[in-house]
Amino acid sequence: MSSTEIKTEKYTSKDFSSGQDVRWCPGCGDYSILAQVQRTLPNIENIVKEKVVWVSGIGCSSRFPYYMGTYGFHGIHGRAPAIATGLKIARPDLTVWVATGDGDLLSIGGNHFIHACRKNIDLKIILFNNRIYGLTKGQYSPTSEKGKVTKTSPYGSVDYPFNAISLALGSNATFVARSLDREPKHLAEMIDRAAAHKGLAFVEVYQNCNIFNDGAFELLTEKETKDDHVVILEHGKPMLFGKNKDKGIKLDGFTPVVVDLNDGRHTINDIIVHDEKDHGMVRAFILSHLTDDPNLPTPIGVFRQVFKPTYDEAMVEQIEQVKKKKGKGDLEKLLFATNTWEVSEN
Ligand SMILES: Cc1ncc(C[n+]2csc(CCOP(=O)(O)OP(=O)(O)O)c2C)c(N)n1
Ligand code: SF4
Repeated sequence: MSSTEIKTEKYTSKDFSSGQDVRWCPGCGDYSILAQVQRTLPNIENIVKEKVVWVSGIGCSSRFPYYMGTYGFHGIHGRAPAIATGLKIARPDLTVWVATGDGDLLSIGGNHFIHACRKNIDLKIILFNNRIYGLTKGQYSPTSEKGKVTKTSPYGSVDYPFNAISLALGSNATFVARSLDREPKHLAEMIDRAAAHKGLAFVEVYQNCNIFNDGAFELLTEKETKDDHVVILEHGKPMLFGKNKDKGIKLDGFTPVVVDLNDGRHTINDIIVHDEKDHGMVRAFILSHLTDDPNLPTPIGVFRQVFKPTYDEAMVEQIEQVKKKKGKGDLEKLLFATNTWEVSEN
């Protein structure tokens, strides 16, 4: 096949690999995310890899586009959503993905992130959340827990961390999900669902930086503890967890509490039934805050998936309408339409 021909037969994960040496530390959770993305993309209906672009900022996770056999853009720190927005608006036919870290997206890039969510731009944003700055060698990040001892917080961080899921929900993102680097099947499912969503899809992945923050998500990933610390969100199903699925989440007013189905006082009817299609935000917010309470399990899965028109579609439509009314624009005419003046050298 010549380099300009577009492949039409079924892709494999190899087609989505650039073949470059991957330069993450051995054992880094980033490898798992890369593998699941490369495994999932070939299964997406009608995908043409020449129309896929991965955009990133700066960080270990932001090396992602180098390893993908697609187009890519390694941008500047925090600006991936802004670059991706420009690209999607100029080329609505492209599928635009963003790979980003917690420092990149939520600290220096926080502004761009919330506006991309608010506008519902058709981007897929994958947040590699290791709760640390990996590339710059272990400073605390906007998701590091209060009290975290790092090189920049030797006596413990006094900051309150961002809850990335709450932030995305509060910014009105239409698809909000979370997964774990150590749950490959679940992670692949979340990537697949993000790809299928029309509008801004945000997937937070808890990712282990085994060099600077090893074990940050251990309770959620280790065989002995994960059943009691993770609740899997499934649309239309009660929120049960535990090895025997005999614990559940009940709402006491607006407060979520854990109940034991063997205590003789509770039944399955007391347990919250997850509704990812709920346009109201209250329940999704309650779920997003489970993570902040050590007595409650951490939800993984889709918190919210709703549909509304995207910014890129609305913009293309508006341009077409204005063209019909006023004809095709002329840039030179536009620039000289009002008063112009010359600035002299003196
Ligand atoms: C304008 C600017 N400020 C600061 C930096 C330094 N810097 C590079 S990466 C980074 C944070 C990386 O952490 P994160 O986004 O969490 O990604 P990770 O490396 O953990 O994947 C920082 C502060 C930079 N490159 N540019
Ligand atoms: S420093 Fe951490 S996040 Fe960066 S490549 Fe190494 S293990 Fe991964």
